[in-house]
Amino acid sequence: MNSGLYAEVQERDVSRWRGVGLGLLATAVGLAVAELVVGLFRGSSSPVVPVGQEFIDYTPKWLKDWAIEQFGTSDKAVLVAGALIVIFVLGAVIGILAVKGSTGLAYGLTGAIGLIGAWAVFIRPSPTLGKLMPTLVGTVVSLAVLWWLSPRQGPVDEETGRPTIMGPDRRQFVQGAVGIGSVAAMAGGVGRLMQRRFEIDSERADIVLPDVESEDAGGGGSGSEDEYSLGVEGIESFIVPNDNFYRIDTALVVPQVAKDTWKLSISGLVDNELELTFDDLLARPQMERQITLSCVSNPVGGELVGNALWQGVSLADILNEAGLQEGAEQVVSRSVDDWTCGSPTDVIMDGRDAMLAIAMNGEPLPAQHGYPVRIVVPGLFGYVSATKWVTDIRLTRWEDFDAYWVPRGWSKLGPVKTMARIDTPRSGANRSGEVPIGGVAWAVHRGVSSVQVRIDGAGDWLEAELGGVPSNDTWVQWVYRWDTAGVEPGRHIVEVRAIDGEGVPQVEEPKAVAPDGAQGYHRIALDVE
Ligand SMILES: Nc1nc2c(c(=O)[nH]1)N[C@H]1C(S)=C(S)[C@@H](COP(=O)(O)O)O[C@H]1N2
Ligand SMILES: [Mo]
Repeated sequence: MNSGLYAEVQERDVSRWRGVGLGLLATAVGLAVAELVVGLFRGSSSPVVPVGQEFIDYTPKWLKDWAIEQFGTSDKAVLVAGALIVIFVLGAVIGILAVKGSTGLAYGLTGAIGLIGAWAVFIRPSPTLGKLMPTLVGTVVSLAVLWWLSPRQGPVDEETGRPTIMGPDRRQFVQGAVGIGSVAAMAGGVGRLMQRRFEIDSERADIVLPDVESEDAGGGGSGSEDEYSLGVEGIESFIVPNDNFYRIDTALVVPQVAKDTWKLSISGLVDNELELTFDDLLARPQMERQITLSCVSNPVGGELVGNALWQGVSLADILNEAGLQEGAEQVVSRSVDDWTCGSPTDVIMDGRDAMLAIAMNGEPLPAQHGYPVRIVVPGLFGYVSATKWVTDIRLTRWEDFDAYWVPRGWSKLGPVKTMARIDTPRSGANRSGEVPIGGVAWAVHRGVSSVQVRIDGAGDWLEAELGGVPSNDTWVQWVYRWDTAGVEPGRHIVEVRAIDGEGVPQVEEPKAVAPDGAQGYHRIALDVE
């Protein structure tokens, strides 16, 4: 009987710290073994990330906003860390219960946590029983460690008439813990290494990109940096290298989609449903365009924007082949991890270079930017156009579907707003003499006709010099060389605005990023010496 065990154990007075140690160990071993199982079976899933993902889906918006503010785009790492901390704290509590004799409760709680993990894995897109394996095996191993290293009730001692207590003494406990701990660390490490087998880096390196017909190349120019750059130090490079390109998505682990398993289906309000493979895309005429991509959550002066050279096939051509029907107002695209996005059909079909992109800056898409295929539409914010790991396109009416961010408070339509950013000098810098003030400006698809600078909110707007552009679909570098001779020493405020290709100036009135993108002028403080 457990209560007997409980009483006996109370008398023995095992240290609570042994319980904490046992609990952390059992938790770590369970998680490590789960990693090993993930490494053994393609398509299985560790429970940690889905539990973190549940956190994301159930965290209230204010908490999410706070986390993004505090941790920027590393908020995912924070959520995984949060999930791990919760799991380990619970593990420690369970360990204390176990060494104090409440073993039944300890086993029950462990099982319950395992079930919660399994549940989190199972409600992710495309659940299979195989996916649950790491969680189930990990839970069982965790239970076994708990059982082995905690006191158990043995047979009744004939002399005293009381049950004996089995289980490790102090030395055995330490030895067992060290032994199990090392084996688990190895299992976890090996599992991690083996998981690399499922990553797409090696197949990606073997892809030979098809040629682009010369008239379709370079986004209207050779695509080289020098052609468009002003050469001013401190301004973001005209073409942002893949490794520096901002990344935004809801995926806690980067989806690894093998190109040969990839398919894109086109359905909904179309005459002919289509299904395209990666090879089908490679066989189609290729286009190459520089397009500036930006995020609706980019604050004024922020860095969630970048320009790259994209290669791919025309999305409008494919939709024409499918044959758009009456009412096909919205292009709903879906990624392999079930993120969704709704774009206006008329924008994709209006002649702009909307594409199914397979390459970024001359190489196959990096996994984190959507390998093997993503959508890019010049002039729309990423959340309403730029689906990465896209596997499904469905034509619907606007009222028939709200994509991922819409019920979360973001606008259904997301045209990119006109914006100018100061990259150099940094706010708070000390300068004298001639000061190059410069940065980038964009009004994607409308183009930028001029960029202007104003000092101390007074006087005229001063015309900046612009760099080159291959088309209206990219940002432009700008510089204003401010001669500070004769300027009163001390702090001055510099602000900038862009005017789009239709002559419409950037809006001055500041506005938050939600629901449809930030507004207002970027300003810096500059100390003139
Ligand atoms: N599958 C998927 N695609 C996605 C997203 C996402 O969460 N999941 N986020 C979108 C958003 S909000 C932006 S701004 C762009 C960012 O693309 P990047 O990470 O390549 O810069 O991707 C878009 N495509
Ligand atoms: Mo975004």
